Amino acid sequence: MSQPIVSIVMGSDSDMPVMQQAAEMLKQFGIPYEIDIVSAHRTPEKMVAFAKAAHTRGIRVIIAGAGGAAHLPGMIASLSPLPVIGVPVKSSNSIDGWDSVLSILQMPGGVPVATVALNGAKNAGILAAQIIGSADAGVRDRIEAYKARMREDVERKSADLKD
Ligand code: RP5
Repeated sequence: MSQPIVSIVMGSDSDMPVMQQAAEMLKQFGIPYEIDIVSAHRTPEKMVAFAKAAHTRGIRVIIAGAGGAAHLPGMIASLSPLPVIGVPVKSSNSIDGWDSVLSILQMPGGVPVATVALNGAKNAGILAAQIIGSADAGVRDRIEAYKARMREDVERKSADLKD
C-alpha cells in the first residue's frame, strides 16, 4: 500500500471487528490507510507520541475507536491538529454502550471529535473519505458513485416491493 493518509487506531484488539469496517470503506474508496492498537490507558506514552507525530508523517485524518471509558479519541484530538473521527465501541467493559458514546461525544469546547454512532466505524470510514475527497477529485468521484449505487439499490427494492 502507498503512503497512508488516514490512520485508524483503537484501544484494544477487541475493537477490531468493529473498526475493520472503517478500513473496508477506505479500501473501497482507494484511500491508503494504516491501522494500529493505541490505548489511552494501557499505552499512554505511545498515544501521546502517535498524536503529536501523525500529521508530520503525512496523515490527514485520524479515526479513533474505543469502548467503555473511551478516552482515546478525545486525548488524541487534544494533541493533534488533524480532524479526529471518534467511534464509540460497545465493548466488553461497556455497561450498555452509552458510556462509550458519551465519553467520546461530550467533548469540551475547543477540542472537537466528530463522533459517529455506536459501532459506526463504517460511517467513520466514509466521513474520512469525504474529508479527503474535499480536496481530491478522484476520491470525490468515487463517493458520488457510492451514493448513486445506494440510491439505485433503494429504488430497486422499492420497485420490487410494488411488483
Ligand atoms: C477500551 O476498553 C478498548 O477500546 C476496548 O473497547 C475496551 C476493552 O478492552 P479489552 O479489555 O477487550 O482489551 O480501552
